[in-house]
Amino acid sequence: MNENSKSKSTPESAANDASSAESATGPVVLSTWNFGLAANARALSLLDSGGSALDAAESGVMVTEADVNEHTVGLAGYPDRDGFVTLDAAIMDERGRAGSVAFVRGVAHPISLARMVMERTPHVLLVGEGAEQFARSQGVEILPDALHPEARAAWQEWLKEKKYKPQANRENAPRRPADANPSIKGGERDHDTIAMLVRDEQGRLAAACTTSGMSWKMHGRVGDSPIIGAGLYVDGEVGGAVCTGVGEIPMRSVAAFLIVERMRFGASAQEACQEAVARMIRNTPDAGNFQVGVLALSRSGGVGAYSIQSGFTYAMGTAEGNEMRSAAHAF
Ligand code: SD4
Repeated sequence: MNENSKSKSTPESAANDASSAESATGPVVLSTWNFGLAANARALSLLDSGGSALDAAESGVMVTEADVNEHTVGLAGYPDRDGFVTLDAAIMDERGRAGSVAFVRGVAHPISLARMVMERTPHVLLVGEGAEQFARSQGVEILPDALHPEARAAWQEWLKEKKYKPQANRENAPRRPADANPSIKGGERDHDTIAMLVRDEQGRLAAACTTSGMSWKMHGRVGDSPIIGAGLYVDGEVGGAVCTGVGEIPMRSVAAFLIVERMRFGASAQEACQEAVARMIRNTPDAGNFQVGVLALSRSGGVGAYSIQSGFTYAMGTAEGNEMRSAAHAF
């Protein structure tokens, strides 16, 4: 596929193209997947009461981290193959400040810990025990490892076959095993990140990502979400971008940075997203088996959304409302 090619012109993708080539004036919040609506609502209310883009991004994704019915973000997430929930998160603002944590356990709000790394240390990324030690030093409680009962049940189901085979569009699966279609086994619902982009009234930008990563991942595996430039990137002169999906794919193409750089050199937010997805497909021989979705927000309010395959949804919130959209897609 040519990097400059547009989405295939099926009626569905054409309609989606129209909806995703939007732009917004004033404050805007974009976030990934259906759980983005509730996260956006919190971010919008923060913006409404005069909060900064950074405050809104942090508070917005905290809603998803705290939702015990979400098993791909926060401590209720599905574990790695050894039964441990390990969390990744990152935050970045328009001044180029960034903080992230990876492979942390027992932290209810890794996004806030990432912000502490950004604001209170000379570093960008802290991992594992070191991140937990830093958390304690900041008065953040480290909770004991304890799987959510539904996460435990899904892991036990997974242990029967122990197959690591990421499924595209986990979000299309029922949220809870109790709602599940019997044909969908626990082991097949395996990833989703809440990733958010915010522009506030003053035009300041911020991005945040937080996830329990790929379910059934190897112990110690870190995805794209806490890697600045891969899972998220912001440049105050240009805009920001975030990714979701199988993290190894955006990591190999440094996708969020690529999107922002394409916008810097004149691409619209939508074109930049499409070019980054094309690059990821080029770099991934079996890309059709996986899902990656990207969102972009230019400094002037241009919105972009695109994914490898159908099914990527995102929430867009402005002063006019907060609604779900479907992204256009390459396959
Ligand atoms: C990861 N990108 O750890 C995350 C998972 C995710 O939609 O976003 N899934 O690879």
